[in-house]
Amino acid sequence: MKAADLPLYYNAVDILEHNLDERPDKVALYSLERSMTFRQVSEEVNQVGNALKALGVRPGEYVALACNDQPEWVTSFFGIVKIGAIAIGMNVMLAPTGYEYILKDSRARVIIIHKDYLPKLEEIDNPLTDLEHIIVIGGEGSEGTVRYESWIAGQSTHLVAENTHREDFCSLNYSSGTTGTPKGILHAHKDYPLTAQLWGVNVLGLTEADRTFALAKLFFTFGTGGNLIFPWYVGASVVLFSGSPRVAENVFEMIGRFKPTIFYNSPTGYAMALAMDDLTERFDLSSVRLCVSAGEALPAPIWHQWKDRTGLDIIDGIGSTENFHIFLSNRPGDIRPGSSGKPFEGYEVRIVDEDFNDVAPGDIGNLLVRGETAALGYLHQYDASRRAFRGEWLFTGDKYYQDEDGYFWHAGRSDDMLKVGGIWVSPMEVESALLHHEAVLECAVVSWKDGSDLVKPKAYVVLKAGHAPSDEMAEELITFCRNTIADYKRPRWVEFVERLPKTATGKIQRFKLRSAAPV
Ligand code: 3UK
Repeated sequence: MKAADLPLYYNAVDILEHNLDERPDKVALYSLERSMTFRQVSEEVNQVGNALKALGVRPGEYVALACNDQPEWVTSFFGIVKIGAIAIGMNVMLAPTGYEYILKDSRARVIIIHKDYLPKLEEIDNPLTDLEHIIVIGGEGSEGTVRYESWIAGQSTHLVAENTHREDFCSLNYSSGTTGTPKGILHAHKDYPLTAQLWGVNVLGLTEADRTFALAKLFFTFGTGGNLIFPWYVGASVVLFSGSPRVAENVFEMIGRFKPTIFYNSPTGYAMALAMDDLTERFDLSSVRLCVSAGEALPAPIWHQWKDRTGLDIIDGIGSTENFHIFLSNRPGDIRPGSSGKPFEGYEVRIVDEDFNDVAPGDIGNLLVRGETAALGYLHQYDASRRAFRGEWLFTGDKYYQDEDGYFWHAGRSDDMLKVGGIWVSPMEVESALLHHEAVLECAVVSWKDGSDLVKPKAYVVLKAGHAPSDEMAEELITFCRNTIADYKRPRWVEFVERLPKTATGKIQRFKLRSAAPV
């Protein structure tokens, strides 16, 4: 399928609404909060769309959405998309400064936010001059906010979709950058059915009989695609989980209860599950037919352990927010554990040297990808855009090599970024947290592989005079980070050194310190 196969005027709400003719009373969405049929979802989507219009939201305007995976995320998302506005699926785990950056960068006038995340808005020091309306999900908010239920109450359940061009934008996601500045990535209506067909149907083989469940959150395009867009594109149902994915027990209880057939997770998530000795005795995984992994490389040992313990195959594929979803993938019946599989129809990839010449098979180089679902650039970031979007080819920042059978193998990043549990960590953010500690003179944070071959942050630290290296000092620094930055970003190891490797101009050469680095 090509973008040109879609109608010129196309609204991605079709991914929900084609089900109204074909299966209106099928349960579209299961969750701990409530289950909803396609018809019920659609009616609430129309109410949200009408409520947004009543606030004066026009096509092309941004509307922020900060909520856990629950029915209101979905109804809000499609309500925004249906009126031709652009949904910002916000990473709810961001610090208040992250919320501030996104709201200012997008100039969103409306935010639909879960009550749990209101304190993040309240902690922002500077005024958010563009933000006019705060709609609160999950309870009563503070003064000046409107509760979601009362906001949509009384709104009509009928709404005609905005006649959007297939290349109008409908979503904005922010991905982390090396400097810590988030990169806004816009996707068009066309990218939704395209990725659904190219990977969801053609590679994964989703059908109407499936029921998906993901630990990747809906604000992450891995989750949006895998656990909402692709299943609804084929008329399958989704299972949403609003709880924390870190409590593995709760996750596996969801599987026993809602019986999904497809399970999406990150490699770290699979490793956490395997750490439960009684996983398969305690939980009923019998409904699952296929598992998917993305976000970071899935080491072969984890693939094999999962297969031994559960009998299930994991499909590992590399995707990116820039491409919306997976563009290089293993496929059912054709899996090489540890690799990212092979290219599939819709995307071409190349592995090139620093001069953009193709490397010899087996050699490591930079991965480029070409496909019709690539974004056009980063919002408000000309330089970063020019470096990544090179004409038709996208510079992924990933190092890759191809084996003699044509499978592609991830070999680290060409920048200093780390993927920890599938989530970006900028070394500079961890370093600046460490530098706030009175004993730290200098430091460098790099990727390091743990016992399962998964990447975690490691800190090299030069102490100030008067402070001596010790195990206690290492523990103290790790605890210090835990208290100031997100838990998953903390260094797992601290090594004390006399000095850090630097260039002649004094720039720290992190690549010389990392274990996961390609040569
Ligand atoms: C890394 C992988 C090895 C790689 C994503 C599936 O991760 C997603 O998007 P992001 O924008 O990050 C993209 C970067 O993450 N990566 C992702 N998957 C793999 N590395 N093996 C993998 N299987 O560095 C890539 O450039 O956060 C993944 C679907 C949608 C997504 N947005």
